[in-house]
Amino acid sequence: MDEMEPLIITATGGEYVSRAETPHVPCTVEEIVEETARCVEAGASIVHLHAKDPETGKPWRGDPNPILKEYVDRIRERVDVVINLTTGGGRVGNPLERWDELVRERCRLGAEMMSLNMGTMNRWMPHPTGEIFLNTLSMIERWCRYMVEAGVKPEHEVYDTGMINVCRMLAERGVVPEPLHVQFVMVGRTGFLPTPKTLLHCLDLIPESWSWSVCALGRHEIPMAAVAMTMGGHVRVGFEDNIYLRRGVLAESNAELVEKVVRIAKELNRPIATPGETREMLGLRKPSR
Ligand code: KMH
Ligand code: ZN
Repeated sequence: MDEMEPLIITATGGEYVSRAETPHVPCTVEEIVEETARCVEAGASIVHLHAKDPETGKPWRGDPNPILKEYVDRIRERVDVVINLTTGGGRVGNPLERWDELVRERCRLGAEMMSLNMGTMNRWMPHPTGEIFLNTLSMIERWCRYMVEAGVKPEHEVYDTGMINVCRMLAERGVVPEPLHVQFVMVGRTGFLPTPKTLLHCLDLIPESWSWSVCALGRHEIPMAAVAMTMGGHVRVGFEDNIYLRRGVLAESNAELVEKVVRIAKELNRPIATPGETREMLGLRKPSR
């Protein structure tokens, strides 16, 4: 069998997963830095982060940027990894008018990538910010422009096929440079069902030149990662999407989930991308601060 393209593994920290749900979720800056290093050691080349309350692990209710900046600076001192900050967090407790400024500033914290939801949707489970998450077309376009200006590559988070159309529109209008990198977020309920058939349909809708990754929630995380790896895509695993290593057994670290993916990848003949290879494959550049 021919050598397949290196697999880019994104590890997550845990967004709104708190210590009440799992005692293993990293919450303090120190814990997040050490957890990132463990995930990189296990094979992750990207880490995706939200600002967390260091005591509880819940989303930070104040200005998230100082916390995110500390994550970036401390991780950079500790380990080589591609840092991907969310644009989705930081809305709890912050008024709508403030979001734009927060995202603009966040593009200058030193992350190489930032995730951005490609539409407004109903949440699939209760959330502190309410029943929907809001991402209007004008917000999406503006925030993509902020990222491009700062040298940050957007990771386009898509939850249904309409959001794939939004990605195509942004590319056609030259808002973001080709090729795009998309994350198929398979949340079930209000968005994509986590099935191979859904993924096949998604792949029919994007140009071959785009890179893509899959994340699925709960018990679907690892099976859908295996499908994505088999089909030449990339994967995201970690507590943001799933806290279990196997049925009824909590993962003791995000790194255990990364290790699980690496074992499957080896059997599938997918080499694991280093952070350097990931930067090359995704065309990342050093961001301005
Ligand atoms: N929490 C995930 C289902 C983001 O942070 O920009 C979606 C996500 C989006 O990771
Ligand atoms: Zn996220």
